[in-house]
Amino acid sequence: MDVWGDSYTIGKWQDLIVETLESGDSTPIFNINPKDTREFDAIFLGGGAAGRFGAAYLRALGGRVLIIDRWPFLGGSCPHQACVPHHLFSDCAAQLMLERTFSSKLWFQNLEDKIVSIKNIVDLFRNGRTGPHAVMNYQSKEQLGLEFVLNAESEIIDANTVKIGKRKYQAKNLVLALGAKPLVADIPGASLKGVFNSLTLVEKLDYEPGNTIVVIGGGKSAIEYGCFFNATGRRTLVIARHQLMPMLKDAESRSYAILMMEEQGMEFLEYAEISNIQGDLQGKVKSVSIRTADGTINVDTDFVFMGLGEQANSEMIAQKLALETGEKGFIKINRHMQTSVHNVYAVGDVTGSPMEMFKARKEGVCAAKNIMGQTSEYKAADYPDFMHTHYEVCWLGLSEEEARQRHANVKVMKLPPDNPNGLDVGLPAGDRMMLYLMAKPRMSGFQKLIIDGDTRKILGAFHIGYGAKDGFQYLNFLVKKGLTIDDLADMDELFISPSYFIQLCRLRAGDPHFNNM
Ligand code: COM
Repeated sequence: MDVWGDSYTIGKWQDLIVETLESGDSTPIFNINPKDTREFDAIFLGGGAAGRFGAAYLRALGGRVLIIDRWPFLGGSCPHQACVPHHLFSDCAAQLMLERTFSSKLWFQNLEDKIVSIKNIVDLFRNGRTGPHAVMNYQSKEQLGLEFVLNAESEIIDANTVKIGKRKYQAKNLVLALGAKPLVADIPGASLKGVFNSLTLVEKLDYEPGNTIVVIGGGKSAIEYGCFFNATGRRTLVIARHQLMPMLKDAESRSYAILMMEEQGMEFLEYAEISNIQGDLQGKVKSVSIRTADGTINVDTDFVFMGLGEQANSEMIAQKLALETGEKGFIKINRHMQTSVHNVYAVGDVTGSPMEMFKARKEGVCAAKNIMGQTSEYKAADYPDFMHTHYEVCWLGLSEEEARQRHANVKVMKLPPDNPNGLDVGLPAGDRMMLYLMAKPRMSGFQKLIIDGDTRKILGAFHIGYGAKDGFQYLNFLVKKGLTIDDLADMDELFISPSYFIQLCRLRAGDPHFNNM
């Protein structure tokens, strides 16, 4: 079908997307300007974060660009299977922890021993996700004027030509924004019904998981999904071959994050691995065998979740164009986003970690600039990072340990302060922490600022709680520019502002030889 020239409202897009997804109709949706006779400067294969932002930038620079995507919507896996459901589940985990902590107190319902339906939350997501999809299509077509073909199976003919059905499209450049998919461990029983990853969870869950969940992996997705399952009231056992959460480098922050998860009932087995997943006669998971340093243990479960990271969606195309790829199929690129074939670029998750939205969008824009004759380089580095437990854990810069290796005079400011009574001090009291602060002080979060005592520059920041993530985006930008405690002290805090450390810095700002705090 051809939609060019028709005005599509968000509602009309939503109806079309729902209908197409539900019916499995494979008719492509063409939105191509028939009056524009210019050759395309680039065809973006994939209209997710990398493709959509790259294409918008290329068009803004005066070029002509076409996006082709296999889904009937733009925005890619983020709103469909990845970041948006993950954030929904993490919101649920935070909300459920609050409700369990205050169960039967104040106005809270009794949640003791109550198991919340995972399937209902997944269904809620499946029914709600087409709203954001429709907004992406509307924004791209009506506001950004992008040309695209959606719901399209495309075939790469060569490094300048793509075919959709019988129609061929020529471009000076190709940009591969093909994304990634979850890694599946090669464990006997991995294909049984009841073994999920982040993608199949939202696409295939059709039963209510039982009371025990086994999570494989110790990185971000294992922890994030694991905390959600745990918050629904189920026993959740996380099996990691290595140390848990290796990316959270500050030891004290890591300990607090792990302690709080354990207090919520999460169980961890580090340096252990699943040796076998056993199924029942219907081919459904019934138990797992876990190899540990002390021998093998068996756990009954009907739900196993693999949170093992990602591999590139590159197989066919990389082969067809003879592109160099690395581990897990990630396409190798230079700092201009060029692959081993000079007019073929690759951007976003298909190029490897970090699998983050900002990196995908920035790579897309970088490719667009180079295609349009500018010289642009990008390599993701020194970025702020986060993960969800039941809390939001944010960090930037150096851990205390890293800072001490590199700087002679490291100062630390943190909340709660070191205290003989342990953690039972109700600070930091950041956003959404006030109930914990009054009733369960040890749960009111942790924050730490790491400073070079000589230059007074901020070296690192860690925050566990809520409400800091947005701030960390800006804070990281300022830290990279050399932000000092005196600069931070000069900012205007809203409320006590523990999330951004302003209050602590202001208390120390006048002191030329300030101490730890
Ligand atoms: C965000 C998708 S959910 S995109 O990056 O705006 O395309």
